[in-house]
Amino acid sequence: MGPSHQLPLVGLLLFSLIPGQPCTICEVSNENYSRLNPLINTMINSKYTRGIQAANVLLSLRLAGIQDQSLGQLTQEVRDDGEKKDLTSGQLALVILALGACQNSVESVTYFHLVSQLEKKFQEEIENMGLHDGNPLTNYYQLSLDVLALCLFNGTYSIDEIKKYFAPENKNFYFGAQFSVDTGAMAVLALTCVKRSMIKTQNKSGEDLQSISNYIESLVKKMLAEKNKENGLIGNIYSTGEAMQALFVSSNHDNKNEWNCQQTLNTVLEEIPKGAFRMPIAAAQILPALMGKTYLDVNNHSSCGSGHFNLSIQEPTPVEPTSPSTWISVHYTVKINKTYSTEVTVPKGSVFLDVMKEAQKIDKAAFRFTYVETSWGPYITSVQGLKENSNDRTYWQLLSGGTPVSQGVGNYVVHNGENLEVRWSKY
Ligand code: CBY
Repeated sequence: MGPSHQLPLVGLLLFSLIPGQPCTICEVSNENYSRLNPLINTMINSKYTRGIQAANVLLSLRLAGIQDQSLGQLTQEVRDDGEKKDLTSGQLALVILALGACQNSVESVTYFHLVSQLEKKFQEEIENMGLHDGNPLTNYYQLSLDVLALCLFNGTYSIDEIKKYFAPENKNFYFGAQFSVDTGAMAVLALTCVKRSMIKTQNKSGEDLQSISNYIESLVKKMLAEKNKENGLIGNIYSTGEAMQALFVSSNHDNKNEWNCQQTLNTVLEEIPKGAFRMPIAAAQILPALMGKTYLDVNNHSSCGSGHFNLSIQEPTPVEPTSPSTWISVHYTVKINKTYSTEVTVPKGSVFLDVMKEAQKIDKAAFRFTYVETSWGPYITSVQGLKENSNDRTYWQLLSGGTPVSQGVGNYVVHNGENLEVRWSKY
């Protein structure tokens, strides 16, 4: 191919690499950094006992540029997690992202055995889809984390597989009829990494690049369709951070007019003092976006935060003691085909899980249940011995007054007279 034929290619390449590629990033200004302190305190003070949230927390603190002494201990904890054999693919991906984040490349090379394990776990996800009607072992949020980590840390993945499995119409982007913003956002980050690396290595057929670009554009549209016009949240308060990251890396002239970043940012900032991000994992998932960072910055040292934080570590504020003399009563139902109901009396301030435990005491046959600890707190795995199963997309859905709740059983605080339900459902 003569030089004249290469010119258009070079032009395309340069164009796509121009840093001024329209990108909407709004972030908290330096003078407002103190508003983020509650998030950082939550993360630094957390005891990382649940699931493997340590990786999420480390990733977030490193992106924010925080170099506190306690990160040493945290890093060790994440390293230990990385050696556990029973990690899901997405958990391992998070460990890799966290350990590699904002480190020089020599340090990252140390973790290459983890990357090859992730390649295996990703293939197991794909095999499971072949055997079980397109359902992965975990979910598409985790498959997206897998692709993101493989893409950022020199793992192997096939563009054909990505094209096959990440088509935006795939059912795994939905829970029931509802588009999962968390999942879509993570997929946009992963696909954007894939797209950028195709451009960089020029290892692309124009057709593949076009497909990936189309997927990204379509997923962004679906995310923006879930934006709340009044407050700017995308999905709900817990999906908004990662949705913002996805919009930062993918925004173009088209959606610039559809997203008012500042409105979203303001709503999130108002939620911090109200305690919406009291869980370390929730704090970890919102912080990068508030500082204008994305998970795509992890292997770009200069994009990591510079850490000019004025850290004033506060002891965690004790939870308001509720007077034990105040009791409330709620209606509790388990629904499979039949419904099983009871009235339960619990102290004011109790959470959904407390109600379930009380009901179990009243009638073990109808209300017995099991749960596992996850990084988002307890997750109900079975009721009356009937187990959730990702191969057939069944789970136990939590509802209040017939509407799904947006917190897990360990955090959802119940109110007097409320109608709580645990319903056998498909997603
Ligand atoms: N993380 C994961 O693998 C989870 C991915 C995620 C998209 C996640 C939300 C987003 C995130 N940031 O982590 C997700 N939930 C999934 C995939 C699922 C499905 C899990 C099964 C599977 N195959 O992996 C499923 C069954 C659809 C699901 N979540 C159920 C529920 C309900 C749990 C009820 C129970 N049995 O205990 C519940 C409570 C919704 C309901 N009303 O029934 C629920 N999820 C909620 C509320 C949430 C949010 C938690 C918010 C909070 N403050 O507690 C969530 C952040 C999250 C965790 N789910 Co799901 C979504 C949101 O509201 N924005 C990767 C891993 C490495 O950590």
